[in-house]
Amino acid sequence: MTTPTNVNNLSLYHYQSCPYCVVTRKALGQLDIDVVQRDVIQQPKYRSELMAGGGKAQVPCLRIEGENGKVSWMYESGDIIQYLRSYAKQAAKQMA
Ligand SMILES: N[C@@H](CCC(=O)N[C@@H](CS)C(=O)NCC(=O)O)C(=O)O
Repeated sequence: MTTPTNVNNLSLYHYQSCPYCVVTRKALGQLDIDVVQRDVIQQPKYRSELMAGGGKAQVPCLRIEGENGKVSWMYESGDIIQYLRSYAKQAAKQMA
């Protein structure tokens, strides 16, 4: 059994029934990456954060906080999943 990679610089803005969010959350599970998940329907303040930070209400959106504290907002499930795959690869390399 593996321990999920707990990541504190990433958070996923999403909601349960959004199909693009479903595939993104599935990828998180498969890659064993544990990020903070912010449901924009259950918590309207997260929708406001998303609008203010990313510029639009579209989900899923991955909030990425860089080492320098710079924050970026990634939309598009395909891009997010690709980013998460390289993140997992990088994390695995560091563990080796
Ligand atoms: N091409 C996008 C589509 C995302 C999308 O259409 N999300 C819908 C929810 S399923 C949404 O947020 N719609 C509201 C909006 O765009 O403001 C992706 O793959 O992530």
